[in-house]
Amino acid sequence: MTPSKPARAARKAARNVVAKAAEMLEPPIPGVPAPEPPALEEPTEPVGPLPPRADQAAPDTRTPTGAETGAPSTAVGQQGPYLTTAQGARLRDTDHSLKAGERGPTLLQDHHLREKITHFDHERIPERVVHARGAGAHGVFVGYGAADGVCRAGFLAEGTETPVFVRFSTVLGSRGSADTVRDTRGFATKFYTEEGTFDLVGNNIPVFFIQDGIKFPDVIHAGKPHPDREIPQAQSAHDTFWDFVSLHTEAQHHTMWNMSDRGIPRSFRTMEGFGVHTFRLADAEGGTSLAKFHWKPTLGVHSLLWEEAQMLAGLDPDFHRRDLYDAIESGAFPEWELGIQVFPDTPDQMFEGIDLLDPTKLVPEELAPVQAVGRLTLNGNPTNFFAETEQVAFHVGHLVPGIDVTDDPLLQARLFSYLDTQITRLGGPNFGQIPVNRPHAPVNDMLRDGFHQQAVHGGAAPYKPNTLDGGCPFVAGADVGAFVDTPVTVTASTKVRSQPASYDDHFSQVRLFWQSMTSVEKQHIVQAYTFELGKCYEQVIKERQLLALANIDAMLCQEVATGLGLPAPAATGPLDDEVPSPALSQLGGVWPPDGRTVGILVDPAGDLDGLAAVRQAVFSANMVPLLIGPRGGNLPNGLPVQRTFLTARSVEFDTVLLAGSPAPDAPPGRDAKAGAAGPATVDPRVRLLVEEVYRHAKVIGAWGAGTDALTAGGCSAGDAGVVTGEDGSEVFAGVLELLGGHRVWERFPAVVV
Ligand code: HDE
Repeated sequence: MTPSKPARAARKAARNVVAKAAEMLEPPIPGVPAPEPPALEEPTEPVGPLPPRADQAAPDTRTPTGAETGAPSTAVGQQGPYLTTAQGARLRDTDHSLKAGERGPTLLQDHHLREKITHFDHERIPERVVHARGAGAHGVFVGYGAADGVCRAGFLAEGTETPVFVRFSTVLGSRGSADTVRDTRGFATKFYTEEGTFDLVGNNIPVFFIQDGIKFPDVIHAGKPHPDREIPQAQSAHDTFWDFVSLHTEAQHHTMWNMSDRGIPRSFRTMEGFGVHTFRLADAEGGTSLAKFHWKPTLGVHSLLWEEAQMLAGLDPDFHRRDLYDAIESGAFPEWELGIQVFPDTPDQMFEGIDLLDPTKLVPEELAPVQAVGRLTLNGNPTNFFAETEQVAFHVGHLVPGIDVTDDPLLQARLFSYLDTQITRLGGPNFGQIPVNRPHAPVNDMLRDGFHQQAVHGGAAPYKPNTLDGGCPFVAGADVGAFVDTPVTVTASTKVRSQPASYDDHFSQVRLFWQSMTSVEKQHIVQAYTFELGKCYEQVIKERQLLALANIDAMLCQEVATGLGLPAPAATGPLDDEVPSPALSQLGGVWPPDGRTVGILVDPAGDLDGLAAVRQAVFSANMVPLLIGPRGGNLPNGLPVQRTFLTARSVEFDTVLLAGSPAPDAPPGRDAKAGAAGPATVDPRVRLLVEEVYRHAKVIGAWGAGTDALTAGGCSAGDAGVVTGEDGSEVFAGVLELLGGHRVWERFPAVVV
């Protein structure tokens, strides 16, 4: 359809507005909702659906059986310029139901009303029973070829590019819960390989709560909100959780990881990932090895502080998903290396005394180094959350030739669960045909019919053997890429409900983790246990958990007991020293600051040229600058103010630059924060900003009049992690250097626990 002349003029005017706005915002700040800024007036000319935003990607347009269609990804979205029914008939009115006269009643024959409301009534599907809260992204995985000697999987071969979809999640909370709660994080990756889809469904913690999958409902019921009042949401700081883990001491290892800074990641981008179980790899000759998968983030492993995490849960419950989307949109693509620890496939499946089938045990990297085998880059945000992130269905049984499972009893139960759960969640057995789940390899199964069948299978004989379909499909041999179950010998055994003695050690690796932490990390662990147990009502539960801590480390137990006001019990078992694994600590390295958020306090009456240069330098360092001013709008030089004293809060920023000290602008009656006492020359909300940023051990930069805000917030030029100077760009350079260490750890007094 050729647009009319006025429509063309209107579009041109709109394009000019867009160009002007873009110029002002250049470089762009992530988070804008639509691909183009909207017009002020409601548009009157019909136009087709706008294209997706530049940062968005969508599942490949494949047929339900994996063939390429050649259709653009937008072909599966809305079509045409006019509103239609679900059957494509154009509609003239969607605001008024069909009534017998203007004052009704509404007629049953109103097919549009009924279609619209009926569909709405069924928009929700059951959320995941665990990992309900998540965020996803598209990306690409490139193999290094380094795994060739141990694994024949084609996607690991050198230079092979495989599209992926990754979903990160919390475990306990409902779909609408906060991102920053203390919890384990899911890290699930779907590799759409040419040999079939491979799902690596892992966590950000390398060990699990239980050694046998039959206990999964128990640990989850204990962690979920209490069944009577359904509180607390998305957290472990309550009686049922601690009742369970204190009785069920094999959970102590995973629990200490949760109590450590790993339980409150700064970002999905700064998390490690682990396949947890030991897998069995097969090489091209059929030789096998045992292996554990690791994801290593390029940005390093970083966490929030507990107070930040708590504040964010209220101030920005979407903190992690926003961070992921914004990073991708601004081109700071998150990256991980996939690594493997490889062990000989011995009959006892042990390595250096560690039972490789026990998922509560890790293998220290110092004993078995992690070898990098490929790189994952996330470079596309979903176009539609429900279609992609909600409907993606992972399954540990989605395996490809070269990667097989082991007899880890936790993994064995998962092999049942993931297929089963999708049938309820996604409404039937054909969930694999949903666009985000469609394989990129040709599908030639004999599965037929079922709810929501989208394939149109030909042929007369979906069974084998047959002659009617010419014997098709044929089974493949390993020479043409078949998945071959590894012929593992199962020794003659008796059917039992029990486990090997090697599973009985519940404490030595918890001690190993504790002894591998730095002083600051130990302080955080003590604080976390004390907080969580302090939230329990029942003293016996606290006492029982203290007994578990006594069997890990006497000082840890003593410190937590002191915080709880209870006596520290004595250990009931030996407290042998472990050989620490420095790889378990998060501190001590220097990492790139890509995608970090920089708050810049600006005075509209200050040096705006200098400010523009600093803002540009922040962009050039791959970071996101957000200008904070007394009010919204634009500064006199056109730069946009993205945060005001009212909307800004320290926890959103990784660092704050004080480029000025704007005059107070606080009607206390309107904002409680603005009523705080202190020097009248600096707005109370600015003082709060500086105080919090300092308290959370973040780097602060200040120059010119900005040093007034610094001192009003209780800091001074000589403080650790405070960079001052005359020139903004130089100060920023100093800030950038310190950011490599993530936080100013010196601000925490060095107490040895
Ligand atoms: Fe899961 N888990 N899990 N889990 N899990 C699910 O599958 C289950 C376990 C993990 O983003 C469910 O599709 C059992 C370990 C992730 O969609 C369900 C057991 C690890 C995700 C399920 C475990 C995980 C899930 C819920 C004990 C780390 C989110 C919805 C035997 C290695 C995937 C779904 C996504 C999701 C069962 C233990 C990771 C119910 C029975 C160990 C990352 O099938």
